[in-house]
Amino acid sequence: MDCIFCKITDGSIPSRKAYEDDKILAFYDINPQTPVHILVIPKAHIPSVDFITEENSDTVSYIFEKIPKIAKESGITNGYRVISNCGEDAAQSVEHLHFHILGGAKMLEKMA
Ligand code: DGP
Repeated sequence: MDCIFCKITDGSIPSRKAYEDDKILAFYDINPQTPVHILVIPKAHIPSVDFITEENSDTVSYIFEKIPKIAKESGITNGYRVISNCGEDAAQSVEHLHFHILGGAKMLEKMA
């Protein structure tokens, strides 16, 4: 499959990993928006939030179980944002479900 994040999952595109197990992978964003910017993805290909179903939502809840641990272990101590861009208006650029963990800086503006 021609998916950048599937290639990161199978190791054919290198990444700086923050966490990995048999179901999920967390790696540092190539274009960080905050001092700590990590992407958490399911290893199985799910295109976006629009494609979360009863059959695959256990992986999504598993990701959310792991996010606080990943944030803490990456040095975030004072809060963070979790964002998933879905679809064109949200400027989703990679069609493999991912959750941005953004932290390490005071974010004053709240997005609408
Ligand atoms: P989004 O706009 O929500 O679809 O975010 C996609 C993110 O993926 C964007 O912040 C940049 C990141 N990204 C794209 N290609 C690569 C890559 O090859 N390696 C890494 N580490 N991050 C990537």
